[in-house]
Amino acid sequence: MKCDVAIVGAGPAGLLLGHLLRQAGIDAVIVERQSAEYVLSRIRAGVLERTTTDLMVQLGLDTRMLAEGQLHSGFNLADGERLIRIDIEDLTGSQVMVYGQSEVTRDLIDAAPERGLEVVWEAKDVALHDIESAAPSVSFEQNGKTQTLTAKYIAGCDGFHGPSRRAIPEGIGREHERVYPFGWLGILADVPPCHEELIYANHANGFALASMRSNTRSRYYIQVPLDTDLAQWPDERLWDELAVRLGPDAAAHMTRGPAIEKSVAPLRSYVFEPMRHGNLFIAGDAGHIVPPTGAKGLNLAASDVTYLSKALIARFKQNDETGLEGYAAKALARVWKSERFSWYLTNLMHRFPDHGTFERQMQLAELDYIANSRAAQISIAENYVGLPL
Ligand code: FAS
Ligand code: PHB
Repeated sequence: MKCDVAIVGAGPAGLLLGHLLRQAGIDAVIVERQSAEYVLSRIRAGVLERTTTDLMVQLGLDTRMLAEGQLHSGFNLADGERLIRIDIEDLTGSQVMVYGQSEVTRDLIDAAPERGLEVVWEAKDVALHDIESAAPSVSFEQNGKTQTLTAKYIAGCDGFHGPSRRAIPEGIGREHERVYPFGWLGILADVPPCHEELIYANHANGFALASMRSNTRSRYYIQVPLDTDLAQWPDERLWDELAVRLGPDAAAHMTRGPAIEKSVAPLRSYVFEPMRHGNLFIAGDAGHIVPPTGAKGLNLAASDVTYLSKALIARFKQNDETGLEGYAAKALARVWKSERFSWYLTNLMHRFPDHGTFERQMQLAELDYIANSRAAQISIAENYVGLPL
């Protein structure tokens, strides 16, 4: 098998990149280890920056997003006493789109066949080879047969646990990591949201987030210890704790219902450098992870892919390699700024085991400062809607 660009991973990064390259007439093939059903079953991000929605518009895959998504002009921080509304539209002129990641991947997967984007599903033992050569390749097993896909370039879009980063020779990569001493317990329920906008709460008991997927489907999270056993959190206990942490007003409007999905995710900040080695380019979670507090994960995958697709198109269409040469530095510059914002909001909104009363007072003082400072709110708002590309 041969193609121009071999893409490892059919998450948002791989699918967006594959579609953008196909749209430009470049032969891209995606190799994915899971089934399409498995990829679609993962409940993940909920908030899209313009960075991401612009790509769906550019691909002409925005119809369902515009019909079923919700444009939000603000979100709320809560300190256990009050809601502090960040009016992102007034402060930045931009909004965010509330439209689940599973819906984005569904739109991209459904459109792949008619657009000639080949996805090899359920590929086993995927491995990268000769990434420093002019003919790198991806080998995999499918239906008991080993196959090799040779390309001019490989895009590693295989998430945090994929093989791409590990294909870079020892001693070349540098890792930067912060693992947080807690996780998020997330619940999805077919109940109306408790508020028309998102609420990020820092309560004495810990962090909570009220989000949504539609007017009839809500997504909530609470901060929990890393070793949390889901059996300790029956629905009733979780709803009680959400009502406490989100505050009296949200609680008064909260509709309870059975969890249709409940899971605990660890939180980490992670960056791998370089995001390019030889003819392997890394994009999305394969190169970086952010705590979901700032709603940046999926959106960073979109910005990496915006840069990488433009660079690859220039290479194949005008034989211009400047974009490829500058990709890693350009992508990392935006990655680090999003890492900073996600780290900042995580430290502001969570209770840390080693925090004393002083640290708690610092958090409350920061929230009070934000409540009373337009300058502080502008800073939060411009990061939340997404910094310029
Ligand atoms: P992905 O991990 O989505 O996709 C990688 C793909 O590569 C997967 O389909 C995987 O099966 C495939 N792959 C892995 N190994 C492979 C191999 N050996 N061979 C072939 N394929 C392989 N972000 C937010 O903005 N907000 C959130 O609320 C949020 N919640 C999250 C909750 C969880 C539990 C997790 C894990 C992440 C969450 N994220 C959130 C971040 C998430 O949305 C990612 O940023 C986003 O999925 C990144 O997309 P990709 O880079 O495509 O990586
Ligand atoms: C979600 O709806 O899943 C969501 C929204 C915003 C975040 C994190 C998760 O910051």
